[in-house]
Amino acid sequence: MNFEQSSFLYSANADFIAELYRRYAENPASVDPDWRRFFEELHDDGRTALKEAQGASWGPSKAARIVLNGHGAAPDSAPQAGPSPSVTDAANKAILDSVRAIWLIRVYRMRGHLLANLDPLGLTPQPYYAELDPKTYGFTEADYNRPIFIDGTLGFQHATINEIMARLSRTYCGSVGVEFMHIQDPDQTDWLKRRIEESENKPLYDVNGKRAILQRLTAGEAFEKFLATKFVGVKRFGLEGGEAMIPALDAMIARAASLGLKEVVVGMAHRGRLNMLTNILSKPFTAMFAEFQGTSAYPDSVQGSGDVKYHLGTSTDRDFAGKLVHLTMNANPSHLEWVNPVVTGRVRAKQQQRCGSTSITEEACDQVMALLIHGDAAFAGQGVVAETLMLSDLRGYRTGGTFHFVINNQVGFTTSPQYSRSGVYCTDVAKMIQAPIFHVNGDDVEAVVHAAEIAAEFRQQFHKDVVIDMVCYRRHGHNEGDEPAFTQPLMYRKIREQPTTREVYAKRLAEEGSIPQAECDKIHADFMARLEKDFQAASSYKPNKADWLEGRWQGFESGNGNDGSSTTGVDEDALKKVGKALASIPEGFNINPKIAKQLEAKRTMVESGEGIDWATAEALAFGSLLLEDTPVRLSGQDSGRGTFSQRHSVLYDQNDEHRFVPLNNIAQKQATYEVHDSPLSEAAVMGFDYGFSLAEPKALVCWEAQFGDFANTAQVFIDQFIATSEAKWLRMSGLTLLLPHGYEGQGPEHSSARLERYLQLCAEDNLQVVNCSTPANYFHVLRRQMKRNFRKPLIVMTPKSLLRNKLCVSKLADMAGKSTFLPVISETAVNLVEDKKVRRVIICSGKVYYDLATLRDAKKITDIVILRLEQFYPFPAKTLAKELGRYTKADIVWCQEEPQNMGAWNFLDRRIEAVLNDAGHKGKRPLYVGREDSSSTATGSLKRHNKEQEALLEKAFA
Ligand SMILES: Cc1ncc(C[n+]2csc(CCOP(=O)(O)OP(=O)(O)O)c2C)c(N)n1
Ligand SMILES: [Mg+2]
Repeated sequence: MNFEQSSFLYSANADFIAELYRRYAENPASVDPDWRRFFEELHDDGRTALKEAQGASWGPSKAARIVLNGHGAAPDSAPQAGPSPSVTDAANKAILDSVRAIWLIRVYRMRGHLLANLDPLGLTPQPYYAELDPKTYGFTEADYNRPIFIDGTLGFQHATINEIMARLSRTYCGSVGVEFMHIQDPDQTDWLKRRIEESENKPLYDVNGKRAILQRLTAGEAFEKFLATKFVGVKRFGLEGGEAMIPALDAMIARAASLGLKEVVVGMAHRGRLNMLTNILSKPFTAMFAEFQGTSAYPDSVQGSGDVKYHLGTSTDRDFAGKLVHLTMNANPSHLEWVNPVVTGRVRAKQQQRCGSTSITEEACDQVMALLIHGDAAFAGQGVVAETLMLSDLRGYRTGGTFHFVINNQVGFTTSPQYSRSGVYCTDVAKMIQAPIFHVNGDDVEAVVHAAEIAAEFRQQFHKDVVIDMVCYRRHGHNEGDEPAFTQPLMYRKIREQPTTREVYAKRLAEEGSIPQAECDKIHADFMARLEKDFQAASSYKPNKADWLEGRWQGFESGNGNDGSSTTGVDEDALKKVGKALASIPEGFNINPKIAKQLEAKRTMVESGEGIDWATAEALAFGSLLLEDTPVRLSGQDSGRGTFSQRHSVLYDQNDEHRFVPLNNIAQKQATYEVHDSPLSEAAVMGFDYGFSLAEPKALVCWEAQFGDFANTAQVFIDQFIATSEAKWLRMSGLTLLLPHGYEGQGPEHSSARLERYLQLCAEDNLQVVNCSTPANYFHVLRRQMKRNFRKPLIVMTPKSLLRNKLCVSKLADMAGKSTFLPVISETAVNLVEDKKVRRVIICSGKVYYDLATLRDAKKITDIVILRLEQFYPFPAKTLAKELGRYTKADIVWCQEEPQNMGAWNFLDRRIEAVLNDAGHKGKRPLYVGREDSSSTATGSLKRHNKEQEALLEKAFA
């Protein structure tokens, strides 16, 4: 049971505690471990409460015999020598006071946030929380002025309940409510406690600080106001009501920069995005206004279908109090929150680049930070939020803490919080990873800035996620054309009366005598005038360059998947060197005997140059890239060993579980292979690796599904990012998806990687989709990813049974020298009739080739040719036409294992027809052989599977 969450705090009364404490004092082991911990912590907090009692005249051993009942208990009546009743009474009372007072303080640290003044609209009624009332602890008003010994807690040696309560209310129940006592690490809670309590959680800004806050707040407000007057009703998803975010994030970055931050990658959705782009990322206002006037964000020379302006990214270098920070805003689809792991993946790649290592240093964490801005409804609702949080402390995925900022405007489109989440706060999910959460009133701009600064310090100190939950409001409808009073009439009645956050602040500054109202007004007027000037300049604004091939992408070009038939063959000696490393283990390493045998088999394969299986070919592809100084990152569930126990790229000493990675021990000078057993998530992990690939075009980045079908839990990344990012946002990615696929009777979810889904997405050379039938071709297609001067996502249907199929092997020579990837593999059988007598050509792909070839041999058929289509997209029309042109007398069959409504048939039907036309087969159409239409991908019955498989193979030769 977690002490913090246990219900005893609610139910226990003071008498009960006093009795428990007596027992604890006598023998700590006699009380429940949770209580033990509680009392131990009391020792830390109010160390001498106990000590004082022990130091009393009646001595330590007797202390244990005191009966504490909370009402001035009678002393133990045992006949030993003991204190006089009056002394004991006083001691009892003092101990009880101390215990209760410290307990009260502790409960405020845990739950004081419940009484914090968070809602600028004041619409949420403040319930009564008994546990935050001193009466619950036995203190009556008569006790409020009695000094109580609390041993330095809250900075007091002695304090009255009145003093304690005043301090607690200011610290924990003001404009900031902090949740941090769920954190298990005492260093972190102590740090937060100290940082919060030392200033009573109160912002202390001098007049210059206040002016800076006002200026940034004014910029935030004026930008929206200006757009509202110039582009009436145009969608911009304004920040009005949440403008305090602008000064807060400004200050947060500045504070983090003073603690080593050099780079921030931002991910956010629609709300306030344009404001962030201009006011934080310094995108020129002229550029923004020009986009509102209809100018494309990209120069005319750049192709692509583009995206709406509130999805686009940008990047810039900005000075924060003398420190230069590089800021990047990731492009974002409409899908709320799905950008989160993309951003953290990008950050991870940048951190690895900075420290030149696959395991990131603390310094790299200091230097690069992910900043994610969320809506309240989306943060609570979208599962990818939890998945991404779960990555935050994992070996291959941690990034030293994401900074989360929630624009909690207390509504999601038209839905009120009570309908959009089950928890108390929209941020409750972040407690799962023990992140501190600062809830703050968005109309107290200094408090928001202050909270953001503390959170930044915490992130830099502990490299953990932190959350700011800025409770604010949305001044208008969801977008600028929406009427919010249809659904939230009372809220909007209140909002209409609400002065803006800037007005509230300006009034406060004037009242406290820091900045006169006239100066505040001038700051506002000056900013509006500046916007007007930029607006005038916007009509002649021309975007002069697309920023997509800069930095790490310098030297790359936009490419077409058919281009650059690169040389992917490798010098045979290099392959042998990799092969040797694969089979070598360090002296004294206790290898599992079964794996030892497999390694021996690998050694033989490579040495003989024959019979190289799938996993070995993959290792040779990876290893050869590493020797060419190209890092390889592979991430997926159980990828180190491989789902099918085929890869074993991490070996474990059988005595001490020490890990050994052969691929990292090929040569002195080589790049690093990183393989990560991912958490059991597809979405966040695929998104993360996609993000990694955006920032690191020079590494082969592979994400692997356990079975291909599971990738559909990550469909948003496939549809919204991988397939479309180049067209929408000019962002290339070389991410490779490895998707186990093949019909082997394992049921509906272990057969199909849903090839058809990927093929449906193919257009404008956006993807490469392959289903290789030989280890050598897989080897080449992996290497090809890194051998061209452009990057394209690669989707590979990977095999299962073929991993152990003795026919599915390649020669070393097929990977060496001038060998290359073959999009179509021509007939390899030598005992067939001459081409013009061939009566049928079966075109197929992947595993079914071996079933067909085996049956053809068994049937001794010599007039049917089998062609293998290894790459579906880009569709190799010319190569296929050349092959088909040899067999003009033949009919043409497309054979697949998948049902007719799935697999490649619908994609290929018309494409093959077009090729036939060009290849001397005028008027012919391919015939379909495969499973019949089916709603489910495959049968759950092995018997039925076998029957279906046999039938389709027979039909192919019928
Ligand atoms: C995954 C996803 N589902 C639904 C939507 C449609 N949608 C756009 S904004 C919005 C409300 C978002 O509310 P919140 O997260 O609180 O952000 P706010 O607009 O209030 O700032 C919805 C439902 C979407 N964009 N993405
Ligand atoms: Mg909202």
